[in-house]
Amino acid sequence: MLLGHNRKKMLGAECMADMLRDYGVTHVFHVPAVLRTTFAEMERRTDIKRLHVHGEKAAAYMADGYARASGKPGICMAQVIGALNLAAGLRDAWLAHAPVIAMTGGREPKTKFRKVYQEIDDMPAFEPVTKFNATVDDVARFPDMVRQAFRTAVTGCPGPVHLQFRGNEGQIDAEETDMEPLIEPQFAKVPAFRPEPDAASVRAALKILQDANRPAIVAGGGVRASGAGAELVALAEALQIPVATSLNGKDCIPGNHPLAVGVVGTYSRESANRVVNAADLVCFIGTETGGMTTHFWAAPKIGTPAIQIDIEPQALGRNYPLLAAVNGDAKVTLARMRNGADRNGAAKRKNWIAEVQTICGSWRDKYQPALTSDAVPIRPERLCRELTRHMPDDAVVVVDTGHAGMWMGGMFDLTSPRQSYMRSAGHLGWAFPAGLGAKCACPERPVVTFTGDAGFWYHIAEVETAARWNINAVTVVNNNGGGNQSKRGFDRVYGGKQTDKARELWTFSKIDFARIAGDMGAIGIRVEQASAFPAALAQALAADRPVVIDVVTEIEALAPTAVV
Ligand SMILES: Cc1ncc(C[n+]2csc(CCOP(=O)(O)OP(=O)(O)O)c2C)c(N)n1
Ligand SMILES: [Mg+2]
Repeated sequence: MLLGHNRKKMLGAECMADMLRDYGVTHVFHVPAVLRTTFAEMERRTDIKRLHVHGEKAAAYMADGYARASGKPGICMAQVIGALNLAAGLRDAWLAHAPVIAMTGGREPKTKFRKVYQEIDDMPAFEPVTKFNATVDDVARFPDMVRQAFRTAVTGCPGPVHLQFRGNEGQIDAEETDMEPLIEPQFAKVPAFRPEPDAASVRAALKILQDANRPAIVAGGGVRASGAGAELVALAEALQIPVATSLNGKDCIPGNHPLAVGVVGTYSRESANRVVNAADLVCFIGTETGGMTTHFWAAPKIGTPAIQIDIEPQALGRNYPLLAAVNGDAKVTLARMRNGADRNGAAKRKNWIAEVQTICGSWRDKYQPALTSDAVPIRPERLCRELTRHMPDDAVVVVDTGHAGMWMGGMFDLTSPRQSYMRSAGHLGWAFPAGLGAKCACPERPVVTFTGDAGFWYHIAEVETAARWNINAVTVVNNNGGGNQSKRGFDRVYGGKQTDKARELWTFSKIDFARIAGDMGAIGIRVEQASAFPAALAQALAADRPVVIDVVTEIEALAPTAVV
């Protein structure tokens, strides 16, 4: 079909509604009022659910969770006064490379600089958190700009996009002109393309990998975005290579796989850091090799022989000088390497694999007492172990940052390749709304979110949204009555021992979140004994309602810091 052959007179709103429907959008997360005419047309022309939520940041996080769970762009919207709140919410999607499309109202050329109510120039605020940040000033541009937004969000290394529509509420959508609401199905989902690697570069990388005596793989979010977990595991098995993951790539290999050594870096597991630091070659796949994944380039140390595979050429060698670099899609590249692999060479790594298993075993032994502790208040390690043991095998696990990221990154294991794991890229409070967005994207899968109490407070109002829209996610709150990741830092600045008054810097009132959730229309379950958690989780998963499980945990428990 040639572009422009089926143009007809239509409203911008009609065009937008048709295009979102045809791209397969099922949910839009917004705070009114923006693109009002579009919302009315969505009701007339589509089945898209229009979720009116309690804050623009939560709308962005829901869209982000939706995007990371499905690979489809998540859509969030705000009028001009809410635009910066929405931009703040794109920051995590930017860091995590999630395809989120943000739409906001913007300025009228006729009135800008005249002190219009609520108006500033919002465009610069979107610049650092988007791949593409553009204004739509003429209604005739709706089709090509919406296509550009989808195309940019899902291609290459995915990421957020912002479109600002003319009018503080984007009233340009009520204007009419000749348009064709054509969409490109290829750009409805990540990955849009699977770029083939250059064959010679694959051969060179494979030779180096096969020749290594003590290699380790570090797999990141690029492997998850490419859906390359099975190919990763197949290559690791064929060549007998241990696999560490970044926090963003945790679901690339189940934690109970014999070659899985855990999450490497800062929010990590000791065994992963030790294995990566004992390796004579590190193969990075789909990871930015950033500070978090490498514990500020201490695991592995810069200078460790390395090879790297990435879809983004600029990532290759950014932090570690490389013996070989491969530019291509992770799934295609790993399959190529697996097909070319010489399995016979794997036997020479028998001693290395035995050493790796000893390292993993000693981690298990060291943490066994905490993982099985019956202490009251509950130890977070025990909570993680119960989640490992009772997580449904097709669950989407959504995890906040801070101690939540450390506890779950280090102590929790995925036990099935069908489970997904998504984590905050650093923003406290991301997980609860992101979990709701993930449940919107995958209503048939159980969604279990893990957050601290400080993280949960941020967007607690969205319990009402979950109840109103029947978003039946399960949220587990590790409730210790404070932001206790901050404890260590305050101990330090107080010279080792805080004053009693210092605790006002990081503790809250003791709150029963189960009661609040119940009052807001969800189901609330309070757990005070570790042994009661499995039944609470089973009840929550079986409930046809959103559930908050409030777990009363030990405020003095500190997650282990990274070992190098
Ligand atoms: C937006 C944002 N602000 C501040 C922080 C710094 N921060 C990291 S963890 C944390 C406290 C976390 O408390 P909680 O969620 O209760 O988890 P806990 O450490 O108590 O287990 C804070 C304030 C952050 N990561 N993100
Ligand atoms: Mg806390």
